[in-house]
Amino acid sequence: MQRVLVTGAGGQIGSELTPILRKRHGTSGVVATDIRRPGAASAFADGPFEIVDVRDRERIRSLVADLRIDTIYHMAAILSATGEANPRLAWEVNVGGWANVLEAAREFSVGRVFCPSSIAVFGPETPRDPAPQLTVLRPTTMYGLSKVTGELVGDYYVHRYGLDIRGLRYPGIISSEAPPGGGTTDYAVDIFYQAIQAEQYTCFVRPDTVLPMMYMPDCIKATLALMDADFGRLSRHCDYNVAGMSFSAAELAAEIRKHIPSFVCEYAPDFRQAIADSWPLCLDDSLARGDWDWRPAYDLATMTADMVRRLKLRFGK
Ligand code: NAD
Ligand code: AKB
Repeated sequence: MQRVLVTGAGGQIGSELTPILRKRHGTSGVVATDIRRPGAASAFADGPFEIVDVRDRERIRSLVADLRIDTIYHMAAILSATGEANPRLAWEVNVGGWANVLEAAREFSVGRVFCPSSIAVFGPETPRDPAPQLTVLRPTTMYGLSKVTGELVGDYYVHRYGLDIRGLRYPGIISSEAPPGGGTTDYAVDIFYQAIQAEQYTCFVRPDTVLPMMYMPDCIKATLALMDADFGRLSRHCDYNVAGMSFSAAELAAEIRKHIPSFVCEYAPDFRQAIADSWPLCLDDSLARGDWDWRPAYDLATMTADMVRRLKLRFGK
């Protein structure tokens, strides 16, 4: 039986990924960890959980050794907006935490490790439409530069120590279960909650702001497809571009209005506008498509219809 460790399991992605990993590997085979304990209603409250701060190297070491972990999904991170409020914390968690996970993986010969990267690796000097796979990586946020560092050090461990480490540059992830954790693309989730509960939303980016986005089912699908792919087919390791959809904030509001005609969206850009402006409009993901058969299932219309349906059910609307 595989022994799987998930860091940051309580976050937007981890809280949906962990139950799916438990269906695949068995509930007791997947150890969820975070700095916060999940509530009793959490989707992964049914299995093993440990409080783990990824900055604690000894804690990671002993957990990987004692539980004989052979696969790690390293989801713990500080995202872009929170990272700009506290750049040092972002560096310590995103780079220091990742270094601790890599060292434990090396020392105890962990078979496979997943670590997400982000569209935040790109910066204003990157071609924006689309951002190529191999291109200029000069981000302007601490989050972005921690993710570039993470990609490079992950690739180093593949080539230097022969580890099997895999990573995707996720676009902004849209989902209906757990709230997003302090990023710039959070507006594309918040807008649904406000549209359904209040029929009004004040968006923190301009209406013409276009960003790459992806619906959670595609995020999980891409993650598992990359982790299942034959190592020999992979031409990249820690930095695959993956695309889902791209739209402007105004296009998203218009799509939501097809389901909630009275919805009103206003715009009051804040410091996150500059972060959004430094990221690309869309990604060239042809290597992911060729190497491990990546195809997204959701576009703006199908994602919006599903989000509205789920949240209306949740809020009894
Ligand atoms: P999130 O902020 O929702 O969750 C991150 C989790 O990490 C939280 O539960 C938090 O409690 C935990 N955490 C924070 N500091 C920690 C520490 N010191 N030790 C242990 N845990 C700690 O983030 P997410 O959206 O679930 O993102 C997961 C991964 O995907 C991250 O690497 C993120 O950079 C990446 N990513 C996410 C998106 C997105 O839109 N959600 C886009 C691109 C990349
Ligand atoms: C953020 O906005 O910080 C994240 C990301 C795109 O990495 N959602």
